[in-house]
Amino acid sequence: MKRYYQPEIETASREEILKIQNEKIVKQVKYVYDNVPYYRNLMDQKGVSPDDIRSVDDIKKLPFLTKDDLREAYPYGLLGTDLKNCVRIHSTSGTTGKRVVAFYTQHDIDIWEDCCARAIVAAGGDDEDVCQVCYGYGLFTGGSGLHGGSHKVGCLTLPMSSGNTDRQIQFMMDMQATILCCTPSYAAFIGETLAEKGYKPEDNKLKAGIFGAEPWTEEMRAEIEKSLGIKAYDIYGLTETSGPGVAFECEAQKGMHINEDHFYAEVIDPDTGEVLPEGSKGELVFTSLDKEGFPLLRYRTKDICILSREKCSCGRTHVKMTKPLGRSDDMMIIRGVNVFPSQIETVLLKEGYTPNYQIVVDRKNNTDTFDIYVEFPKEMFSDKISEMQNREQDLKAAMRSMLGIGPKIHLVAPKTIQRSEGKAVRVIDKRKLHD
Ligand code: DLL
Repeated sequence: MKRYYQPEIETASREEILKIQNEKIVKQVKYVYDNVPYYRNLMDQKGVSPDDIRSVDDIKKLPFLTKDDLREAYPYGLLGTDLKNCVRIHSTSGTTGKRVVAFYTQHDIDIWEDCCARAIVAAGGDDEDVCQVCYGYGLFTGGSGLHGGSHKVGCLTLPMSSGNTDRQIQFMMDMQATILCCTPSYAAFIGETLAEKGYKPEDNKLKAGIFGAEPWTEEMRAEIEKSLGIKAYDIYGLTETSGPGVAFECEAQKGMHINEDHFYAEVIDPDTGEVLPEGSKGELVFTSLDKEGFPLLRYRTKDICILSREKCSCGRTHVKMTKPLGRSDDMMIIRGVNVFPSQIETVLLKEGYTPNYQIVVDRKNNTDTFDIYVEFPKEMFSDKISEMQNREQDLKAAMRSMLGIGPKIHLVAPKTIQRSEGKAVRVIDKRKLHD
């Protein structure tokens, strides 16, 4: 039996979806123009007025919005309504004062949780399930999003947040969790830890996992499915658009359905901004269709993917996106946390180091390793090992406070990091994250 959380909309015909989108886009653009001066300016500069937008076909007339715009408008510049109408914020990690902060009204939270509920039901969830949420709770959207979705579906929700694997396993076993929500690398780690503790895949009651927030491959899916004895489903989203649940995988496990009644997706050429036809690989751009707190028109995600309208065996009609196939900027996702090399450089300079550094990321035993090699300035040198170790610890703490995760710091002698004649090679990412 096929199951949907909101069957009418999830299986609506193409015409019905377009009708909904066309009605919503007219309202959303007017709403943004009337309430968000920052974006009104961009529209005025481009000579576009709300009257020019009569259907989603007209979206291409609108200016793009980028992460830089979000930073420039920080904190309230893109707010779509009075703060008193907002009930929550979430945020990405980021250079202090330049984080992306998203605002939610209760209506926004409701929509977001519906999207996550769709993902849980698509993974086979219902009110008899026990849903263990071990995405981080707090400013990160993963925990709250899946938590809200799990409530909507009526699952017994285990609000575990991330970390403390022994406790995760204890609750998983004692509460007989049936659905696991976390990053794929953490799922793989839980699988390994279970095996180390002598559990076999059939010893747990899990049947499905909803994993996202970072890139993962089909090989990793196979490994997680085997070690936990489950079906592993992908889920995609970003703080700017609300969080997880913008798109989710169904039983076909072949691409993620975008919740098209709430988000309009385009794929563009990242260099020219030209909208590409279906089936082309390019940068994903989202337009929210009914958000209040933080509405976004033509937001460039920097995620590279391909859209497809091929008929899906699950019966859902919403367009599908491939897993993100890469990024059009230098953002890395390390242990589920978004990290920009520029943030690392900011900390190094603030702490008195030179900008001669190299970031090495790898994945060992399904966990990301994160090392920073940095030259210490001559005057910092000490022949006491403990003093140098203290400096490494201090720098690690400063990095942790900026990034949310602590890299292993290696202080190396001046002039030992290879100089480049062209663009400096700052990042060596040895992980094979894309198929
Ligand atoms: O990662 C939201 C999320 C939470 C998604 C839990 C799924 C599950 P941000 O921290 O703002 O939000 O990071 C957004 O993460 O632009 C992608 O580059 C990447 N990303 C998110 N989901 C996936 C996925 C959350 N399934 C950025 N596969 C996005 C690959 C993903 N990359």
